[in-house]
Amino acid sequence: MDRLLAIGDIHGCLTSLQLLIEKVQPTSEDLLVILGDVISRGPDTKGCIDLLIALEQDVPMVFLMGNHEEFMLDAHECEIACGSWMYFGGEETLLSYAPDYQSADIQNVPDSHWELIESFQDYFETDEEIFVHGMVEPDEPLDQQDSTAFRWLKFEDVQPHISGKQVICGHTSQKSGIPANLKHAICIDTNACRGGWLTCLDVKAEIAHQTNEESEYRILDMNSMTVMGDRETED
Ligand SMILES: [Mn+2]
Repeated sequence: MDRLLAIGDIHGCLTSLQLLIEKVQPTSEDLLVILGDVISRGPDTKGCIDLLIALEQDVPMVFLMGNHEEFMLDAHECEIACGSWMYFGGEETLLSYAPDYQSADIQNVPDSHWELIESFQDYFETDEEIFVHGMVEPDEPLDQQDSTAFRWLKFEDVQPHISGKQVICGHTSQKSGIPANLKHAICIDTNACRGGWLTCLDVKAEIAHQTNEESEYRILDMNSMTVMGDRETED
């Protein structure tokens, strides 16, 4: 493996995602972990899923389940759940699938997208890292935990996991736009589509690539947590 890469909560921010992929240029030698919450909030969930499906043809990828994907899958199962999902991002998500951008209808989501979302995993481990959407309980092995925590637990008072592995997660939005780096745990949900940034962490290089909906790009040094060089704006 060349690079171990992780992208935080995308939330339908296609402009940010396209630019991030263009800048990071993941290859067949890399491993790219998508930390979940690909959907909801932003303008183009459908475009984001299409892009990731295309990318997966060339790049080894792992997809993790976010709490928003859990909402979406529940909505698919049951008409009533679909109603409450509308208040938590379902409407923006489904409008991105509507041919006229008018009618939020779950029937417009194609099978290929359901198949991808249904395949999302609870967590992913390497020898040194744990990747998860929400958080993990610090004192329990992963295979003994209630999977709800993996999608819902917040990045608050985070203790090292008993495995000694570094935990890399999304879910708890960092309003500053800068990842939270405790060394034993890093949160890279940097508030995309709400005036923040979309982050791709290059784990071994200890840098983070960031883009936003204004098509800005910057690189953070994960040791000093400062921006390296000048910010670029794409025309
Ligand atoms: Mn999220």
